[in-house]
Amino acid sequence: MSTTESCPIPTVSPPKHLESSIPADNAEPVSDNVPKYLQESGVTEECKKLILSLPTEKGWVANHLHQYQGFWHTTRHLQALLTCQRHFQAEDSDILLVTTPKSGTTWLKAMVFALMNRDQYPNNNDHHPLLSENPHVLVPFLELRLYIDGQVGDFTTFRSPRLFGTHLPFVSLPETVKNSPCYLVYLCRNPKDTFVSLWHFTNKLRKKGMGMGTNSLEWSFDKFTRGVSLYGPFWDHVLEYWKESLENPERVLFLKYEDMKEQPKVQVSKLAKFFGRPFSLQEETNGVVDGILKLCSFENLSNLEVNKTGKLDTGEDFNTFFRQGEVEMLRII
Ligand code: PAP
Repeated sequence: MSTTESCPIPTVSPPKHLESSIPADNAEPVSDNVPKYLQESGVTEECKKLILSLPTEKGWVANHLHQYQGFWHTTRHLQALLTCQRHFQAEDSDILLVTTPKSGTTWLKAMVFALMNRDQYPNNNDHHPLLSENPHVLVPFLELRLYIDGQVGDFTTFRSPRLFGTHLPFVSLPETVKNSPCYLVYLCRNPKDTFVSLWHFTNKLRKKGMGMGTNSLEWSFDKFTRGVSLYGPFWDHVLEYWKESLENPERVLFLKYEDMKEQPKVQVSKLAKFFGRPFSLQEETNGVVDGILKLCSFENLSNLEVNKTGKLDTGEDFNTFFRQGEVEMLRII
């Protein structure tokens, strides 16, 4: 049994996973002059060769998108996906939070982090990590953080159960995840709001990335509906996990952003139960559930100093992950 498995109480995974990372697969070093999310140079010969055999289209932010295992990835993310598939060793107690981009990833990460660490960090604690760190730092993405830019993340500082985020489609999950009983939580959002959110997000990244122009709504809509967007096609991504949740309900929990907005208490309780850590009557009476919801609310998180001014070490400002946080699916753009 590893040391991480022997710790019964889930505790915070320290945020500095990349500091002791080691280079993977002889990837080329990337330049610091342009934001990392625009770079395409840090790929291995193996990845370059693979790309030559893949359908490729113009990207939304970085120059290219490549279709691999049926889904579209930037060059940099494709390299990270391959590294992640090759190196990640799942543990049975792992929790993977899965989304397509802009489906409420940040919110889900905050909620599950608060939920799983509620004994160590009660809501009324002024030093709760969510008050000083962005959810993407506390719950890092597998492929977008721990295996990005030629790194293999250091997992020695994680405590069990380890919390990760991922946008990987089910088909591309590392085999060790598919073969383990670890938990998968999938958060789906209606495609209209997901698309609008993605359109704003990618244009913000373009603006910051060397003053690139705005992608028009028409151009982006055409791409999105053809499936050529980050981790698209949207419906294929959703349906793979939907099917898995029907076949393995004890392992895959399928949630909807709209339900979380409408009945947050019901959904967070469902999450707690799914992880085998239901709220006790005493916790409910003491306002633990309400406290978690308040802590993780759009209003609270988006107004924290860290989320107004900080950024990921991959270049994205934290404030780009908070825009409106509403269900707008029936409104015209
Ligand atoms: P990611 O997939 O790139 O990590 P993600 O967090 O899924 O991004 O998307 C951000 C969306 O979630 C934004 O939606 P919008 O553009 O329609 O406004 C963002 O506002 C929303 N969001 C972020 N935090 C919360 C929250 N605490 N509650 C509700 N929505 C949120």
